[in-house]
Amino acid sequence: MDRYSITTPIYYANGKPHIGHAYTTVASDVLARLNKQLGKEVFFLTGTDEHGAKVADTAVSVGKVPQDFVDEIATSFKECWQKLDIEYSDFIRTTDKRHETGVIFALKKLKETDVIYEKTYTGLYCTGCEAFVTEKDLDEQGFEPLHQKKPVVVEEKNWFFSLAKFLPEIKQAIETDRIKITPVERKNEVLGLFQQGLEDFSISRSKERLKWGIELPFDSTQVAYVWVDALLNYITALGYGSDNDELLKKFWPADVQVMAQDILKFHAIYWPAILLALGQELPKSISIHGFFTINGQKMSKSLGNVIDPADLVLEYGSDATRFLLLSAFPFGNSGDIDVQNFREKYNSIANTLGNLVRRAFNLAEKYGVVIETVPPLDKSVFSESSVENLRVLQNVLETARELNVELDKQAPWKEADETKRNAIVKNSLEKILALAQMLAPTMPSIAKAILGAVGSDGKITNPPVLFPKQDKFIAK
Ligand code: ME8
Repeated sequence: MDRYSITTPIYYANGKPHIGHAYTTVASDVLARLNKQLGKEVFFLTGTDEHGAKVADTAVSVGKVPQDFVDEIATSFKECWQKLDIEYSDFIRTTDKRHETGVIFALKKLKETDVIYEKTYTGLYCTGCEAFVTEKDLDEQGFEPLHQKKPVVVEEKNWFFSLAKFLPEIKQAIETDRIKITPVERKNEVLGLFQQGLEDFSISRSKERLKWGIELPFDSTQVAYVWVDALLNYITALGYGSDNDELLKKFWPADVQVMAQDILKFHAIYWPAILLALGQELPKSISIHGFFTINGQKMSKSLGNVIDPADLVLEYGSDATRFLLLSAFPFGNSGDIDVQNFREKYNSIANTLGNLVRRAFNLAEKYGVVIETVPPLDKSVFSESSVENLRVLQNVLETARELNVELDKQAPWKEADETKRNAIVKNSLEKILALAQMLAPTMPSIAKAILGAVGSDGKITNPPVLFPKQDKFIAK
């Protein structure tokens, strides 16, 4: 059986999930579901990144001990994914024992193979990025632009990773698409980093400054640097470092690692370097989507424009929320999410798809039309490229629109000949069922309702009500 493995980033457990996290996770879930439908054995991994200064500082600021705090946040992510109908195979937390065991195993291996060394380092540390930054990364006021934070000067002894010896292989892997980075602008952006020069990176932090992390097995004064800890989740979740590596053999390397551009450098350079040092394979592709703004502004707690995906689910239901998020702008582009548009768009989906299904199914019920076989998913329209597949799935609305027009034109209700009339309705119904198969990855419940309305005898008994909230909005 063909296999497909896909990952989302593991999100920082320093706050509840927002629609940025939901966007990535929904896109990944859609691809995971599509590949299941295409008959593949799928592993879809997500989780939470729970160590490091960012999480520890937030826990302190709300008066909680880190472990209690991250337990709550991890639960809120799981609840959110449940509301959005995310069918992950595994949810890894970096405070899981299995993860810690894997990280310790990896750290020992890095030490044994001499790819790390000790050095005293002075630099500017940005807690927002959880990374050292340089003056040239800052704006005129000395703030790090993405997180709007002033980095702090840190001088400490750390363990460093010798990056240089892995760079030629990584560069070549990216150039030749052995690690395929999409869209191509992002690939070029990464290749540009090699030109600028890439320095060795720290793999540990001094425990004097930060206790909330995994202690290095060979130096009890240090904890693992949160990014090294976090990146390893992709293999520890599959059993790396344990005595059962069955899943690792089956599902690593990942077919696609999905994320926004903010964390591309970590995934396209540091992560492959760590994998090479550990003797593991490189991911096959990295799919980058845009980092979006909300109504033209960066999403931030201080601006009060952070959108909780659970509120959208309350308003539109999970299926429509998934569709609205993914169709807000093309995958891979940067864009703006204007939630004011969501209602209008919801009504448009409800009108197009809802009406089509209601009309055709009512006619089928009325005339006693029988469906012999439910058409399977049309595999021919999908390519190996996962991002394009997301676009194909967006076409469902257009198809629904066309089918509505076709039904109006053929007007079976005006047809006097019963055989002809029933043939038209049957044909329309079969096309709708084929459309439902295409809808399934994005709108699983709606697809199920459509497909489930055909009884085992092929008759339509209960025409489904797909968008129960439509009337509420139209009434407003
Ligand atoms: O970076 N637009 O976690 P994070 C689009 N823990 N996507 C967005 C977004 C936005 N405005 N905001 C967030 C981390 N995202 C690390 C990752 S992985 C080993 C460790 C999504 O909570 C997007 O996928 O900051 C982005 O890459 C990710 O959330 C960052 O999540």
